[in-house]
Amino acid sequence: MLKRGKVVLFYPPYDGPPLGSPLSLLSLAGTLREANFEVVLIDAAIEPRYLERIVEECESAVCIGISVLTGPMIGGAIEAATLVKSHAPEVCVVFGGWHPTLCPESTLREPYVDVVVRGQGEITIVELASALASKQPLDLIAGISWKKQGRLIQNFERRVQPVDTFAPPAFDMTDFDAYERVSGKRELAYATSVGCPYACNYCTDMVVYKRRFNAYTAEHVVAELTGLVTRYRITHVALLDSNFPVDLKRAIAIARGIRDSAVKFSWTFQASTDFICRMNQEEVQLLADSGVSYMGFGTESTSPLVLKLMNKRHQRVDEMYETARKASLAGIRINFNLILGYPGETEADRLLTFRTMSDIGRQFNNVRFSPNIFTPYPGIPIWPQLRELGVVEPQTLEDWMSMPLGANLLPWLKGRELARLERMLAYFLLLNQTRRSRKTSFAQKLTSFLVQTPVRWRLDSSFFSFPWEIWLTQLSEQIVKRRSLVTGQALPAEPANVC
Ligand code: B12
Ligand code: SF4
Repeated sequence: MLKRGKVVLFYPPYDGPPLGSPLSLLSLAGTLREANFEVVLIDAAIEPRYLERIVEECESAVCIGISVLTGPMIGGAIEAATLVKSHAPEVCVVFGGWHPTLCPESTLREPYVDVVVRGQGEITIVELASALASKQPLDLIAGISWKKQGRLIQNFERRVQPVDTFAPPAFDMTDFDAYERVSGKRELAYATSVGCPYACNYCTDMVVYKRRFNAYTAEHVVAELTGLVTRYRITHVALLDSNFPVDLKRAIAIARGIRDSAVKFSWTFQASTDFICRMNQEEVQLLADSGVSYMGFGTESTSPLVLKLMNKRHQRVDEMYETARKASLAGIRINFNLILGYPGETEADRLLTFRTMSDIGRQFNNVRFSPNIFTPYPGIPIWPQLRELGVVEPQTLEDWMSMPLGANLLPWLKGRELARLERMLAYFLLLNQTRRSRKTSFAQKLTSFLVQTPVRWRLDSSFFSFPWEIWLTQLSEQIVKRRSLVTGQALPAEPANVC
């Protein structure tokens, strides 16, 4: 059948090893193909010639859709959009994904962006491509912001749609061999749900998905996942859900379905600890038996005051211990994310977090930590308070691109205060690392033996001057920081910034 037009979808380059094919664009490709559009997907992670390919493919395209997250990925999106504007100005440039959704106006203000798609894109991109292909007006397409004779127009919002009403993501468009060549893994990025019922005020999930958990049935997930794993010889599945076990019965049914199938693979997910605590030990064991090898948790702090400031009332310290215990018994690795420097946090709160987390790490060998200094991403509900506290909000798309991810931008965390926090952090990481790393050389074993007691004392007494233990450790090994909750991967080793 004659196609209605071609849509090019582009995923710009990002830091770190590729996490499989971008599910955002596979989801758009699924509904576009169902509506009889030809789709070309270009992921910079596996396509070194991505700029040339974009120029070639855009020659005959209706539009190019670019997926954008806050940070350096914006740079690749700008490069591609500018190139399209110079080579094929008639092709409509569409930005979508988390950053444009949270900052539609500043994104659309740029001359190389024609349309911003806000929120879920599956239906919006089909309506948009159809209107562009048949030269119809864009006024009635819900969920877009666009330019009409130079004016910025914000069309009405599109309601969040149940995920099981969409055509399935176009997994068949993924070149799994190419991802394996660059990452060394045969991995599938997959989502069983979107949305989280909680409202942590540093997170934008509720801004986009309105606190509604919206999921596929367990039967659908088991059938699709086991089918994909078999067809593409996948060895690992990374679930991208914001909070996978929200519907406990469904989560357990998924684990049971995978365990009882003849298909074997490892899988990982992110969750809040309260849901794991609501499972009994047999159910957590079922997760492990079905292949769960890792779970990531945004625990963030153990200070009740800070958890309250974060609007994280569902997150209790006893449940962090309980989660670690249950996962440990089942043999599942876990990672606790920590946020430091939150507005209102005192040094006493920080020390409490480091001490409690160190205690959890001492009791349970399966736990790792990812401490981060609080980064104010766009659209987070706590922005009004941050502005009052003097945090300067980036105003343009390029300002958000240059925002150094992981670096400190907080006016209340400067000079000596920041240096002290960084030193505490280095001691915390050192304590947890020396406790469990498999020492290879005699020097490493000796260093580890020599530093453990004084480092524990430092965290207990909050005395951080003259950090000889850190200097000594740096002679024999590096302090490892961990990446996102999705994989718990270690970041490339870098020296701790403590001196
Ligand atoms: C997977 C993931 C990644 C992967 C993505 C690569 C890959 N191959 O999948 C990688 C590792 C790159 C990543 C990195 C980061 N991530 Co991330 N990531 C996610 C995660 C877990 C899943 C995203 C996903 O694929 N969802 C499933 C798909 C179907 O949904 P979707 O992406 O939202 O796409 C839909 C819509 O957004 C829209 N859409 C998306 N793109 C486009 C494009 C067009 C043209 C259109 C029309 C529509 C559209 O339609 C899609 C279908 O409905 C989300 C959390 C979550 N649960 O969503 C965080 C999340 C998106 N990441 C986040 C953050 C903070 C980061 C980092 C900044 C972390 C860090 N400190 O390093 C970096 C930024 C990287 C950079 N700038 O270079 C934040 C959002 C930040 C932001 N404002 O952009 C999120 C929401 C986590 C959170 N709750 O805070 N991430
Ligand atoms: S529990 Fe996690 S996903 Fe849910 S609102 Fe809080 S930080 Fe966001």
